[in-house]
Amino acid sequence: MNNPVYVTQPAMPPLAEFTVYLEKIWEKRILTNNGPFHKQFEKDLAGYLGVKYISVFTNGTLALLTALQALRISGKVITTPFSFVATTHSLWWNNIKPVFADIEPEYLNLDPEKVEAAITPQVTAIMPVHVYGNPCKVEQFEKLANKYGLRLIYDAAHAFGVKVNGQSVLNYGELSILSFHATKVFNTFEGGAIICHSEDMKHRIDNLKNFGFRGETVVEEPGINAKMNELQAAFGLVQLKYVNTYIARRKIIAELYRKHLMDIPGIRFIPDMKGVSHSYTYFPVLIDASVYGKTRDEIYEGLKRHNIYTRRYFYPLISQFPSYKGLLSANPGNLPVAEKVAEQVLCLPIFPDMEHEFIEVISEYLKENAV
Ligand code: T4K
Repeated sequence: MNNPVYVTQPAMPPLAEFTVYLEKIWEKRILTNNGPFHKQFEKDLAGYLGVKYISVFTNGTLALLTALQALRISGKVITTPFSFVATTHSLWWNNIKPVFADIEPEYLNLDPEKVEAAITPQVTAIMPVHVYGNPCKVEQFEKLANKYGLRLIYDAAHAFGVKVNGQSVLNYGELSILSFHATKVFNTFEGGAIICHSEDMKHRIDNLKNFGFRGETVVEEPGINAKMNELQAAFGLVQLKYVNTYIARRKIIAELYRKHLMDIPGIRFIPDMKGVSHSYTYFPVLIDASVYGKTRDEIYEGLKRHNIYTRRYFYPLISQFPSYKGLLSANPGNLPVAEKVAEQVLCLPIFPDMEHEFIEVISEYLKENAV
């Protein structure tokens, strides 16, 4: 490739449409603190996603931190080691001890059976992640949470616009968290949100993200500053007009990859789930070196030499980072599926403006290198 091809490239709406919003911001000089675009964005976003209550944040990590505060979670929380570090860092920053449970091999999400086996009296909540936007076994998690009296928070950072049987996946669990980072399906440069199911909870979250203020002089509890600003919200309003196109283009790319990679021995991709509308946030493939003949890392390095920058999301596992590897649940052998997958996974480039020719080049490279 003459120019580098990265795992993703942010989708951008026409600049002229954003300029109109910028002019309004210049005119009114309301830059943040629940301004008019913030309010409008929350309303329009809730409508687009098909959820009742949403509170937008400056990024997904602060949304995660605040969600745990909103439910006053303490003690231990069961989560997945196969995610981005922010998932577990949000527990750490809340003085909560993570307990890692293994993932299921098909869709690479937290395995409800492994979660059940990891429950102890200190465990107060489960925090699964809809990895790559593929919905977790939501019904099973709901049952587990009810059976053991546990709170249920989803890290849905990858699941923007994902629907299960026509219903937003964000309507499961007590709270779900989104990320609108530049690398996501829907971006506001940086950004995030918490989805909740009652007006009271929405108020509590809104207060928590604004230092704990209720009104001008009352501070109900120690909050944080995690508000989305007017620039981000305005950009989000413009992005909402285009997000269906972004997702449709991603779907075409995913389908083309699948067509090209179908018959390569040792390469597996994740199929669409029955009854689910996907957003195609990532395009991961799993390379089984014993069948394919080359390791995932050899392919990762080889593609780099062609100016193609894939990513090994999520390698290393979170449980292998120094802060977490001392935990009992991080012990080698406790997470065999996650350990294997972390060695095999490679996320190929996928973004709305990607030239289809790149798919052919990448697929050809993968075919040529197979035994
Ligand atoms: N939970 C989960 C499950 C998550 O995956 C994440 C974030 C979070 C929570 C936390 O949400 P946020 O607080 O971030 O809202 C990226 C992102 O920074 C991170 O948002 C994301 N997950 C994670 C999976 O990936 P990096 O360090 O891999 O990104 P970076 O900068 O290497 O970008 C990848 C490629 O994208 C670059 O090689 C080039 C391209 N790119 C990137 C940026 C930022 C651009 O073309 N333009 C850009 O502006 O972490």
